[in-house]
Amino acid sequence: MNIKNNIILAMDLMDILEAYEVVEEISDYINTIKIGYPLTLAEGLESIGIFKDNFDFNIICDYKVADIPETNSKIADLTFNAGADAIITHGFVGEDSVKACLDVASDYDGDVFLLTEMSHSGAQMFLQGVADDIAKMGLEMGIKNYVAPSTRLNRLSEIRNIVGKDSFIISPGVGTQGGDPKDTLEYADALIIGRSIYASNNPKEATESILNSLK
Ligand code: FNU
Repeated sequence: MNIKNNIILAMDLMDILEAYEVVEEISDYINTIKIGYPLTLAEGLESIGIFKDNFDFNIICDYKVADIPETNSKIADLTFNAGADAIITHGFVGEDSVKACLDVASDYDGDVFLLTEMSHSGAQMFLQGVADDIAKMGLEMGIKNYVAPSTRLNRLSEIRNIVGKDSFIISPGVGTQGGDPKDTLEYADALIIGRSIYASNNPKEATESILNSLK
């Protein structure tokens, strides 16, 4: 995926008009947004089409799909059918569930991002213990796109080692959760940034300041 300035906006505002305003303000700097449950449950799957049609952005749907294969297929089908370019899928549910998402994605020429370890501290309780195996599974399945945390650079670096330089890693946890943009890009291909931009008083200046910090 070609991600302008290596920044993905995590759009977790729950009002489509407010979300639209923020995106419009920074649309010179980004071409990719991530939509998750907050906006989708508040405003519907149509939110995807609104950003696709008006900005022609890449849309990554952060639905952390984690069900049995048959249900994963339904979720992925609805998501790509609504105009998404990619979907984020949990890895801990195992190969068959992940494959169900990959199969649907390939019908739509879309991408799957495999979630390895999460960025919050609770991820250390259970998920961290299996994150390397999830990354190895992804590699064996031929998956090219991964999600790994910017809040623990040692773990991000380890996951990069496992998936290799040819894989594409996007990394959440930058800014509000404590991750540093520049350091994260040592290991990741793109940053997922939400509140530091959309909750700032001036999203455009906040984006410019992040871009300056990357120089
Ligand atoms: P911000 N997100 C995350 N950690 O934060 N998808 C993960 O491990 C993960 C995610 C999402 O903190 C989170 O749901 F897999 O405001 C939110 O949409 O910058 C975004 O990344 C981070 O938002």
